[in-house]
Amino acid sequence: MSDKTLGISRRGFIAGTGSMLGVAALAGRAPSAQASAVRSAAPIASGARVPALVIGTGYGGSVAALRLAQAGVDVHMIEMGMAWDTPGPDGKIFCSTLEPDHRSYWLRTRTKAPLNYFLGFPIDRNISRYTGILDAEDFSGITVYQGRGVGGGSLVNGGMAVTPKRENFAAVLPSVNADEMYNVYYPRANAGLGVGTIDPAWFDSTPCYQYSRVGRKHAQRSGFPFVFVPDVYDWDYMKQEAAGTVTKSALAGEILYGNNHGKKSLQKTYIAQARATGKVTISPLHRVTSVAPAAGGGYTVVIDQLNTNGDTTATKTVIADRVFFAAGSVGTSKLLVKLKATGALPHLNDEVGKGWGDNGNVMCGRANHMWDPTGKLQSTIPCSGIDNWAAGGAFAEVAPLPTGIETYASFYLSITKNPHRAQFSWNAATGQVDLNWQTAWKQPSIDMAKTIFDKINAKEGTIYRTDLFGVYKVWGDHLTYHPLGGAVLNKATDNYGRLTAYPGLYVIDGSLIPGNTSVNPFVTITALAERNIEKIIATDL
Ligand code: FAE
Repeated sequence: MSDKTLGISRRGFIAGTGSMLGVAALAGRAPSAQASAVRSAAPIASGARVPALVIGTGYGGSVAALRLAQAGVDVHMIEMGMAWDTPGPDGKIFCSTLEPDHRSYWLRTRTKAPLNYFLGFPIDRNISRYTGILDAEDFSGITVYQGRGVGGGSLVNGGMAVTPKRENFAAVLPSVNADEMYNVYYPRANAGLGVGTIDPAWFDSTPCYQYSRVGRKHAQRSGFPFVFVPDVYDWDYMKQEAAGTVTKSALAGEILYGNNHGKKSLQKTYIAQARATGKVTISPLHRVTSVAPAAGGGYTVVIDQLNTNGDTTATKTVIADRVFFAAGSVGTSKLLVKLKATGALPHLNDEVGKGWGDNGNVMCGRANHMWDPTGKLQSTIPCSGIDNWAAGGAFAEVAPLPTGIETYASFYLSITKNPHRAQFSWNAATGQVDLNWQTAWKQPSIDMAKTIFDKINAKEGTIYRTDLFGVYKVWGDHLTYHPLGGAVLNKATDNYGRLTAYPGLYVIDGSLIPGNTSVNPFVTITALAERNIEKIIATDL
């Protein structure tokens, strides 16, 4: 997909938002003055009354905060993770994927890397417990990776910003008008996020995308369509990284635990704009634990303040006229299921907790021949994919293996049309919310991914890598990066995210999407949030 199909040009985006955000913020420089202003803003006080409270600062939450603020509403955002605006002793805010330290994981004493073996050896290491940036949240049959901090998933993700093909949209969000989405809300989301596409001429020449060019060659020789994948990484900045004129980020192994430069995370786009209105306050290291109707109208929200060890240092109670659940698919689903089961919000309907999917995520690697090196310098930002959705139910991204050495490996994250959907439920015995996903439910995803890679292996005379996910294990089938659903649109909510039994309560994040987006999800989450908040502002405020 080119910029043109998004209805905006990259140049137009920079010009358009530069005036609003300040160009420095877009270029991925160090924390801006705005960030410091928020750092010094006092967190929410117990007893406060706020017109709008947003739980979570990912895509849905950031869109809601910005649009409400622009409509004149004072907004308070509550975020369980850290602000990620202060450099550590090494002068960097985020640690590198190759050298994970305490900043890497949410309350773990050992890393849990998605790709946890190399040459058959485990690569995880001990770290000190800290409110780090990446949460590897374990449920019975699956580990769900999520970003923690102001910016949510945008802090840790690959920035791949993909609009689903129009012909697939009816299966993604069946109750939503596709014309409106493709004419209005997808373009608005792409503009707000700062989406751009790699310069094809640079792609063809730079050493850091040799791995993608090998991916293209193999895809095309087997007859599969190869596509460029848009991203929110600043492509001009990456060119300068390659030229050695700026501090490296994508070319220095930074991604999973944050990018110190280059990536237009939400902190630099929607959240920066929201802060600039002067009407949005953010309380990091604050976790919402309860929402219930308040005696005098509005909702009583209970919030734990955390320290960086994850301990609760204070419990606050505030009243909010409106509450927007934007804690992500897992966070929002867990809250709603608990609040329904424990009597805080008993009239939530029975669809709450249902319809959860993993976007069909499955990973694998292939071992190339010695004459087909993938390069020792690999950009951490994927820029291409293999589209076999219509024929085989799989869209595979050509992903990097930025180890710093030549691995002769091709690595892929596939998004597949996996039909299984899981349900969250309250476990009174443990006081936790469980998810009933089963490991075996990944088999359809493996079969769909194999429609691509079995064919490529046969054509190239190559084999699968068996050393990346364990000892002799081909498939990374234990995880997802793309949790979706749990409070599905037009089922758990009305067709705009309203929890209708409780006027003033809304869901506005990935939990609205019924389990699959056919591509990476955040553009769809953002576009749907843009659609829903526009309606809510027009009719409910
Ligand atoms: P999300 O961004 O997860 O934000 C929810 C926020 O709520 C988080 O900051 C939480 O810390 C916070 N929170 C949760 N519970 C509470 C609570 N009780 N109180 C206060 N705060 C709370 O939600 N997607 C793409 O489209 N392209 C990619 O390239 C891509 N790569 C990914 C790579 C990785 C490693 C991961 C983990 C994800 C990736 N994703 C990617 C998925 C994408 O980041 C995800 O779909 C969105 O971030 C989900 O957006 P939401 O607004 O639903």
